[in-house]
Amino acid sequence: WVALWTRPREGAQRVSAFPAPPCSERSSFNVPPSAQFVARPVGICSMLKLPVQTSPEGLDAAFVGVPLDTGTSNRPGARFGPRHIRAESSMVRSYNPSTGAAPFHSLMVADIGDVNVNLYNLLESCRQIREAYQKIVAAGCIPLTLGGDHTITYPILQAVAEKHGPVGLVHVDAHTDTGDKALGEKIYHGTPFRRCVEEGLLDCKRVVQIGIRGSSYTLDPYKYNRDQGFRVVLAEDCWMKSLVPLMGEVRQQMGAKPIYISFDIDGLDPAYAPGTGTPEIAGLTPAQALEIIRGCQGLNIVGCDLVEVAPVYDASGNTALMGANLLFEMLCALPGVKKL
Ligand SMILES: [Mn+2]
Repeated sequence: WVALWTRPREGAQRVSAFPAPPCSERSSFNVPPSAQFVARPVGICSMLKLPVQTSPEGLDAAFVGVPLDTGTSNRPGARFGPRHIRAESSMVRSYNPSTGAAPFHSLMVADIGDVNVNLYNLLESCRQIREAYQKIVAAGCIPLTLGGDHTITYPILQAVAEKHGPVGLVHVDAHTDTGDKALGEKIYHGTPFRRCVEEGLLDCKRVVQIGIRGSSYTLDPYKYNRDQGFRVVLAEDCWMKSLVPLMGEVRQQMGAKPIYISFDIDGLDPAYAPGTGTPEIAGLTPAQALEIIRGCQGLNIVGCDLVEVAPVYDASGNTALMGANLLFEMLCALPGVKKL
């Protein structure tokens, strides 16, 4: 099927007024097909219509789905996030003129499918996810994850920190996800970052949480986070502002050591991303999301995720489209991406 779209009909490129885009026949890298030559809805539904392979071997970066949502506290449905993000990603093209990034000129990227999870057993799912990511990072491949609820970041960071040591974290979210337990359980989507702290997976002086907001059960809900050394940037401190200055400070805070980006789509305002399980009003804008991700360029990013897209609450598909674009922006921010 790759051959089908990389070899346009004889003469098809000559009728175009535009220069032919690179394609996998002439590039040593995987290159998504252009809609100038391959109709947008054509092809197997992979992320960015990249080739699908089952192994991370030989890849610099890979998109991987984790369709788990049984750690969700409110509306379920994020198990369908990866499929819908892939479907909407057919609108995303291969260059980023805003930043100059040409990721498919210097990185070998593919979609490596989904981690199998046990929807009836969260602990078992965490083990499956950890083991899958141990293989991905061992291959020298940077994972770009399509979630799934936020529970998945805990086993992902277990694997990432095993390879890189404690990592810095750029965490965009409405919630800090540092709860201790709920209904007596320590593993669900409200606790991943407390579990990570307890296991020493985070370099706590290099953790920033952006977009935090909402009602709480106490009047000082961020004490735990500050006590760990996290920087907590409330949504109200972002309202009606450019986040470019903030990201300058974040780059200083992160330095040259490894960092991980965890982006919960509910960090955005539900006007822009209603398809999610635990929405909170008055969130970040899409432009601020771009400022945050583009502001991570130059950092030593060793992994990224985009979680909590629950497509059923957004019949327009816009939440999944947002997720697809933000994952593309993360790819464009990775170390080693060529700037043209
Ligand atoms: Mn979250």
